Amino acid sequence: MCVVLSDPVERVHRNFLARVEAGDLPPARVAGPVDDTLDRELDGTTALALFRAQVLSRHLDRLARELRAAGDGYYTIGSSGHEGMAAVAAVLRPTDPAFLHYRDAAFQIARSGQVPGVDPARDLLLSLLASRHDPIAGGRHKVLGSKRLAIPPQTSTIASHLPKAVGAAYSIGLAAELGPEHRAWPDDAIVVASFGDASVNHASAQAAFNTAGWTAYQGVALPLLFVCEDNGIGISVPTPTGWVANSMGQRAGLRYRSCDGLDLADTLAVARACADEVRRTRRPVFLHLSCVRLYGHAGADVEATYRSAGEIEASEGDDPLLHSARIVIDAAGLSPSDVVELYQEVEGDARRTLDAIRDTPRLREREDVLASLVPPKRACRPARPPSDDERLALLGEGDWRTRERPQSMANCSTGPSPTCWPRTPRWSWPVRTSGRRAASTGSPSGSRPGSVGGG
Ligand SMILES: Cc1ncc(C[n+]2csc(CCOP(=O)(O)OP(=O)(O)O)c2C)c(N)n1
Ligand SMILES: [Mg+2]
Repeated sequence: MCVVLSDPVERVHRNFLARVEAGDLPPARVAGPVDDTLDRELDGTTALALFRAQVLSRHLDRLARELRAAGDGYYTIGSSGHEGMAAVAAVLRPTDPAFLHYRDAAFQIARSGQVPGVDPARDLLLSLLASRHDPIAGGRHKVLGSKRLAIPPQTSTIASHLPKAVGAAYSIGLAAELGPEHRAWPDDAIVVASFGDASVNHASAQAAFNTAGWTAYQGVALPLLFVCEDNGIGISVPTPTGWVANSMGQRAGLRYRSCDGLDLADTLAVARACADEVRRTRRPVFLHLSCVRLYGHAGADVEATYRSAGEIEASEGDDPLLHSARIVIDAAGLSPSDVVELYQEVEGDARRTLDAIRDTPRLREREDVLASLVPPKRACRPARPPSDDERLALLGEGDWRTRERPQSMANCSTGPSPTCWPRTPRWSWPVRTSGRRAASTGSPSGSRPGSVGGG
């Protein structure tokens, strides 16, 4: 059964209702090699909680399009098709920093369920409305993020958050050594960074994978879970079949695993194995999660101009919510009409939340925008300042005389100069090896700092 309509949002919505009511649900599919050692048993309570998160994410996408059409909202890049990320959130802790892809509303909603008092529908709707009360961007932009949920907001500049995630993962070990006063995450936290399949090719992503692998290869802690949400396309450009698996499957220092992001049970089992491994070994893992993209790239995108009707229909036929409906009927003993009721109840709640905040104040003046941009000053003491004597001994008299004066970077590239950083530094930053501090070598020509063998 398939509903034919020109508006993809309405079509996917009606298809969901019609197919659930008719019991016409897609069969479980097998994407890639299956690890039989993992337990894929899904209990009813977990299945229902994840399904609810997925359904709310879906309705927020629908509301975003409605708000745009009414001139009350501006952002329409959605999460539909990527709702399997709810299961990734479920295997992590709400104190694990999450650098998220812009399609990860389901992740944020599922994580909200792990922290009492967070209302994800309200927070995300305030962001869609560009409300001054939007808790994460103060009304400047629709963005995922939450300080309470350890989700730093990201821009939509693809892959730009991956180097930051590498730094954050490295900093967890470093913070345990240096104890900065603004330390935010537990010593055993892991970082998660998610992104799309096309983003894998960006230089920033490649730099992040290489840095993570290179770091782990020499035994330095880098507790980072990469999650590639592979919907097979980047705006209108298809990703070649097998590209992500073949280009990322064999990288030094980076373990690769894959899961079916349409299937909650498979995603939960594989993501749990990945998260546990990262937490235990403090080494990075690359999780390749297959999914679909529904409704095109964004509201203004007419997908039919670059994808065939058959391709679009195939993606819609694999709507993750239909797969989840099959799973909750099996795992939680729901009937098809219970599923429809739940779907409509979540929609009703979201609409009521929206009605209550629709008249929220927006940022109207330039000054309002600027005022919300400048963060309060934060006092930080330097982590490990060298003493004047150490500095003098290390860098010499020339540096001492010129340290207060502005210098051209060109000085440093034209050859050794007493005013420049020595080409061969005689010290190294402290590094961690599997939770223990490695001694500073004092010389880069000596043994590698923190090295405990290959990755
Ligand atoms: C640095 C940068 N270049 C280009 C863009 C424009 N852009 C936005 S989304 C996108 C494709 C992303 O595709 P993918 O990573 O597969 O994510 P998806 O949208 O499919 O989930 C591009 C090129 C951007 N946002 N940032
Ligand atoms: Mg993509």
